[in-house]
Amino acid sequence: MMPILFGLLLLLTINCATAFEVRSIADVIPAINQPAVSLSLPDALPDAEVIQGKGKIKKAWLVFPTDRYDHAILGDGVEARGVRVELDTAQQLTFRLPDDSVFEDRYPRLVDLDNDGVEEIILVRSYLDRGAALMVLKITDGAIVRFAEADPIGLAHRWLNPVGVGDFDQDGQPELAVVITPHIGGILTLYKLVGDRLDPVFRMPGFSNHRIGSSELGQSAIIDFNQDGVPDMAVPAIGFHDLRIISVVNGALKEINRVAHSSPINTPVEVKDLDGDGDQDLTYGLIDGRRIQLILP
Ligand SMILES: [Ca+2]
Ligand SMILES: [Ca+2]
Ligand SMILES: [Ca+2]
Ligand SMILES: [Ca+2]
Repeated sequence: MMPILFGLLLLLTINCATAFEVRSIADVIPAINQPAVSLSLPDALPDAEVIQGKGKIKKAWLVFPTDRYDHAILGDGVEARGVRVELDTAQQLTFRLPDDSVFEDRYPRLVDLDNDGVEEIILVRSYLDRGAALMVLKITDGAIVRFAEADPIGLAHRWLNPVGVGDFDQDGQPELAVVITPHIGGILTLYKLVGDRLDPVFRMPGFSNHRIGSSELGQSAIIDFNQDGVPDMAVPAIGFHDLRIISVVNGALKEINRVAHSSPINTPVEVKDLDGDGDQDLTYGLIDGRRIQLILP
């Protein structure tokens, strides 16, 4: 089926530095970003998404399904007790959590956080009694080991959903962005690596990037929205009607733009070059069936 172009609805100019087109298209594009669910990998979580790495890690996926955490925020009560990677040597390494916690997640995120050329593994760990904490694992001496971790939220059944990683404050070090408690007044929180800890350094309320019971984790994204060479965060506001564009400005999180819709966002927020000019754009769908394209200059 060919997408039916309803045409350009409006051209927004929010400030003198940023002009972007909002295109609204009838959503005849099939649901996007469906996970490549692994049917054959041993020990895999039933809804695990296998992540393909670009460097030393070739594949990474969650393993050892368990029902020991009765939360089911991601659609079922089955979470992972471990994570496995396959290296470029075909060797497989496995990390297993102790009994106090699970990975309340669907896939690892692979990012080289310490700049040694090997990607670290970023996951949401949930403690049965204290809720979720962002966790980073590292491959060292042929094993996966704990590298850094944030404090858990503090209450059982409280969860967080990652947004992404970038040097948002331009200090040369990466920050890890998450939305803490995205269902009950989500707080965009940026962590920095400090020794073996992830310390929160920036916070801002008013976000959500996950719906209760959904297996979709990708409802927010990292993109250089205002084209200044610094990554920004595109995260829906609570209620999903608005997409908020957030940057670190003068040492604090600031909303630098906001795209409002009459219908809530209900798909992943995807970063793609939609107009073929070599620069990334954003696209997502709304509950009323429209597909939105934000074409950045
Ligand atoms: Ca690394
Ligand atoms: Ca930084
Ligand atoms: Ca930017
Ligand atoms: Ca483009």
